[in-house]
Amino acid sequence: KDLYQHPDYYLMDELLSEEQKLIRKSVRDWVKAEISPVIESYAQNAEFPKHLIKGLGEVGAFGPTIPTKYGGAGLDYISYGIIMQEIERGDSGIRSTASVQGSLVMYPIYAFGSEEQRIKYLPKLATGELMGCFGLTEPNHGSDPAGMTTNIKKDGDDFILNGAKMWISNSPLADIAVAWAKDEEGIVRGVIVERGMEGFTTPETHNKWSLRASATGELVFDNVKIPKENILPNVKGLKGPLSCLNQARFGIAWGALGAAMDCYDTALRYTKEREQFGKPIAAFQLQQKKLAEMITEITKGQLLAWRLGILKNEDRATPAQISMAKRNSVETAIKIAREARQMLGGMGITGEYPIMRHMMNLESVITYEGTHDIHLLITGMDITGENAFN
Ligand code: TGC
Ligand code: FAD
Repeated sequence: KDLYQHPDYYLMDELLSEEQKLIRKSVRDWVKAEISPVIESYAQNAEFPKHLIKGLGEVGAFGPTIPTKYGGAGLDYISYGIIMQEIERGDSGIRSTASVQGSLVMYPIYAFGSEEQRIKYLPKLATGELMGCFGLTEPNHGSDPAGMTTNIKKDGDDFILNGAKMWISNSPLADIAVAWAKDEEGIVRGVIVERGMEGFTTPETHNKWSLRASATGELVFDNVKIPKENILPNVKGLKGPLSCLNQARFGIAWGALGAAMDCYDTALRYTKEREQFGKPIAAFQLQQKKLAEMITEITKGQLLAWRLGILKNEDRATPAQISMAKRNSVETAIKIAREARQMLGGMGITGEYPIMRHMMNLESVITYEGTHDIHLLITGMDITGENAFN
């Protein structure tokens, strides 16, 4: 029996369509059947569960908003958010795989690619037959991608790509990489690099304490010959990769709340069952304070994410609004995970419960897709008009 009742303190379900609720049910059932039973062991073994790729494609996690003509699910943004929420309730690392594939690989090919590129790559990316990764961050340029040194130079009709990217989710298993590089005029361009191209390697990054069930690595480009057909023709400049980040950050705004809900749900059940001093620990004021604050923050986050989804559907969400929601949801989730872990006492540090895994995963989520502080500065700049980055 599925005892899980997602927190819905403000009757948010009334704001969802029947289709959105059906999507949630089908993804939730899939997560429960396929992710929950195996994720702890994959995380402990620092291994990506490759066998989940096909199912992720089937539940519509790869490119939910991409039109069906190109193999996407053609859904609205709230449905996309719901899918990310349910997957991240399972594990942030698996949600990362979906975010990268849908928002950071399929989206740029759809939004900035030629029709030939869309037809060649999107349907196979939607099913997971092809896996992709997104290369923006470099060893010396993380928060400040404008400083990137990866570059392409003309070589007859083609290009030669040189440079290196670091911290790239899915790089060790990806068939293609959407990488960002400066051309000879210093303008950022998008390049589709295919595994097997000479001079392209993807060394794996080991010893992570976070997102252990997600494969992370580098992208190394050593004089890689790129046919001109592999350049994304329809975008120039940093707004190319940053537009992709808007899509992925939106997904995280919903996704991180999924991790928060799982931690809250686990802590609520545990405290009702666990007895100390002759009564359930849920009967003590200090535990109730923690639970009450958790549900309050989750509810505020849900309202923010839902409203952002409406604005996205109407194409009115600004990048700064997306930053605020990403930052708020991840902070909510990481604080809830830390409190929930304590509420389980010693049991909270074990793999018997998902909380410590969520907590460690969220240390990456609060850093990637723009750090917590970078998103704060984006809000600061938006409301003051003053750039405090440099
Ligand atoms: P700035 O001068 O402000 O902007 C340059 C151009 O970009 C435009 N722009 C945006 N366009 C679309 N969406 C956005 N969010 C945009 N933000 C800016 C801007 O209008 C301008 O366009 P134009 O036409 O005038 O040239 O850029 P800046 O160099 O000052 O940097 C701004 C800053 C710091 C906010 C930005 O660079 C930033 O967001 N830094 C954080 C980097 C980041 O988030 N990296 C993420 C890497 S990918 C990743 O982490 C994947 S994790 C995957 C997973 O597993 O889920
Ligand atoms: P830095 O930019 O060096 O920042 C270090 C600290 O300085 C941070 O606290 C930051 O907030 C602060 N800081 C920086 N600039 C300022 C400023 N102006 N004012 C105040 N404080 C500042 N990238 C990709 O391109 N593709 C991926 O798929 C991808 N996946 C990732 C997966 C994982 C598990 C991780 C950990 C990262 C991933 N990243 C990916 C990279 C991620 O986006 C970067 O780590 C992130 O953008 C921060 O860059 P950095 O690590 O170089 O930190």
